[in-house]
Amino acid sequence: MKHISLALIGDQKVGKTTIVNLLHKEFENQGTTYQLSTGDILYTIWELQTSSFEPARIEIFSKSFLEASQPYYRFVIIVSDSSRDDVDKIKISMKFLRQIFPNTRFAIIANKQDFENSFSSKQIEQMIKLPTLGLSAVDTTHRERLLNFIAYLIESDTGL
Ligand SMILES: Nc1nc2c(ncn2[C@@H]2O[C@H](COP(=O)(O)OP(=O)(O)OP(=O)(O)O)[C@@H](O)[C@H]2O)c(=O)[nH]1
Ligand SMILES: [Mg+2]
Repeated sequence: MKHISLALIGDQKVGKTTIVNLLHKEFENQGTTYQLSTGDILYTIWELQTSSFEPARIEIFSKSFLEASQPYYRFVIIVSDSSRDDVDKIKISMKFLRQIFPNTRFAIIANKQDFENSFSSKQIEQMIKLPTLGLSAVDTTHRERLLNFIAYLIESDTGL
């Protein structure tokens, strides 16, 4: 069985839990992780609680995530609120994140697209150079595009 692991990280209040809840119907809560198996693939989703850019905190998280996942079958999805400050912070954190998550594929969710002044997914993709999904996680009609994005990441070789 192939095991795909997805970690949602990102600063406080950017919408990580809302995104997990948007997927909730299919993913079953296992305590701190959510799981779904379809055919011969097991998916596990992890959410890093609260500010992901504190080095001490994220290193504890990355250790357990790396232990429980397979190289190249794991994804770190960085959730942003699409504000300038947050996108800048992600940009400067990328080098560190790549170090502590080796052999991991990265992507961005540009959340809170319904906010005025939010950067578009295109802008963020150009700034951080990672596959980026624009989302408004409070909009339940966005569930399908979230699932499609995850499927696209898994099927392609982006984010390495
Ligand atoms: N308008 C709008 N509000 C959102 C969106 N996504 C999340 N929110 C709201 O933002 C707040 C924070 O969302 P959470 O999902 O709790 O954020 P989080 O990243 O899990 O926060 P922590 O776990 O505390 O770090 C909640 O009030 C959500 O309803 C969005 O796309 N648009
Ligand atoms: Mg949360």
